[in-house]
Amino acid sequence: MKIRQSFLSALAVCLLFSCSEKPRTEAPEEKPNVLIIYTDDVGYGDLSIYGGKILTPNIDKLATDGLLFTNAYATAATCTPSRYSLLTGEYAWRAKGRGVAAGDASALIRPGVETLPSVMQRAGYRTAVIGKWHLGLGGDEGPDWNGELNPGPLEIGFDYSFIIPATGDRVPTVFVEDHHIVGLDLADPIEVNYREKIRDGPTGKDNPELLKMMWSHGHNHSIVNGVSRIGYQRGGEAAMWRDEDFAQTFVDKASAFIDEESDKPFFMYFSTHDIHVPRIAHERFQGATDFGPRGDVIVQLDWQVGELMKLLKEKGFEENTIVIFSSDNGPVLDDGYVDQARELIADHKQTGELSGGKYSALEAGTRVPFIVKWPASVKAGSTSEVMFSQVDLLGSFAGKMGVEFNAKQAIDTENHWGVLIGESSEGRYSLVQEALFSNLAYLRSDGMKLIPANEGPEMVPWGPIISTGFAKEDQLFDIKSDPKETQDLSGDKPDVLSEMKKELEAIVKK
Ligand code: NG6
Ligand code: CA
Repeated sequence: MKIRQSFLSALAVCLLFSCSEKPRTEAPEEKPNVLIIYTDDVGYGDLSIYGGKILTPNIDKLATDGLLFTNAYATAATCTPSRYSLLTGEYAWRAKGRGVAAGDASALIRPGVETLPSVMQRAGYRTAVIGKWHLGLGGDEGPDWNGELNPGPLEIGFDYSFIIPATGDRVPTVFVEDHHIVGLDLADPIEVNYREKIRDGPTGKDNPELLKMMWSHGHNHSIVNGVSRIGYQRGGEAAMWRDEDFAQTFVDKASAFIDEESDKPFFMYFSTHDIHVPRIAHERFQGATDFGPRGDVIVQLDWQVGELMKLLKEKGFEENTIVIFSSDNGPVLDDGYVDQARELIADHKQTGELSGGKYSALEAGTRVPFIVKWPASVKAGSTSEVMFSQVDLLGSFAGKMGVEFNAKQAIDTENHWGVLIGESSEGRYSLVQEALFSNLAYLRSDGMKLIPANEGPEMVPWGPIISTGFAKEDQLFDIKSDPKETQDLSGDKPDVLSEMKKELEAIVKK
């Protein structure tokens, strides 16, 4: 309608002044849609475009059509703090209680806090979160599962929300749409307990004969869909999910949201369950690779990306949609279920050439795949070695959209729009990496990395065989010449060490 009106008025002006040339003012640039595909536990080496042996053609195509980063970082080596930082522009470790959230945690991001989706709302976008949440729901008293789950995503900038409340391996095993559990029959209310077993329901510990995938550590409480979880639950039978249907369900919800009639562009935070545990792909992907369930869910993840790209194409949105693909933390093989991930890994290197993995202060903990595709502006097939942190998405989008944000709250975000779209090589000076038990590491763009002395264990203390990178003395690495972090330079470069300790201290005190 608007286009028609302006066309008619332009025509009227032309008739009046007998125009022979096009009007000189160009139409204002149309705002791009934004789709962030945020994956779970996908490692630096897990995708074929980064050297992985499991083929991911749809994800690889994002890179051949766009920009592939080799030095992009999640802020933490676990989920909740990385997501917290991505959405708020603030490092999660600045306050206690932002580590891996329990399945019955209260909302970690409260109404009034600055967020990326609220920046986008103010920029004129309609916003959605679809997929894994893991940032808590409800007020101080915790989530009211049988009532209204408020505050949640809708109170912090999302217009629509369809989520797994915490993780696939934690109860309650239900989807939440906006403020309510989907399909809950109030005659059969749901009960959730993280402290003790609820009456006599079967558990993975006592009833392993009921399991289709055995647990290896933790994960031996309530059984749902043949899989035992962390935490106990009872009731709510009609609302229980089937793990096999996660991927299709999320694609369908994304499709419905994108399809909605609107004159606003969209911002979607599409947060996959894949490739977190339990790794239970849809039947059509089971056995798709020789790598067992972990390989199958990588193929399923790639399928989801392909479906989303098809959707954009069908709607005519392909050209002017910014697609950002990344991961919340590094990879892990055995994360609590017996799924042969370790036994079948063969020559696939989930961390690429890096050391560590999920939970670790070493590079594979937080250096993650990061791809930006935007055909309208980003050069196809380009790569960037510039350091980029997910905490900068808020500042970068706010800058691009010309929206003010609360810099007193989002204190760690910086505007690196030029880096994000491959037009600048001026990135951040440094970033902080959060590992297990909130231990920090500090990385500078010159490649120097400090892991301050801490009391943490050298290895992740439960199932996964992953070095934390922790030591009782300060360590200094040059990750440009030594990406595996094998040579501690703290003795050789005491000046750099003390300089970096001061820099980190200043950031922590900020
Ligand atoms: C750990 C779980 C692990 C995973 C992780 C969170 C145990 C022993 N381990 O506590 O399986 O759920 O939390 O992963 O229970 S994350 O990617 O969401 O951070
Ligand atoms: Ca994760």
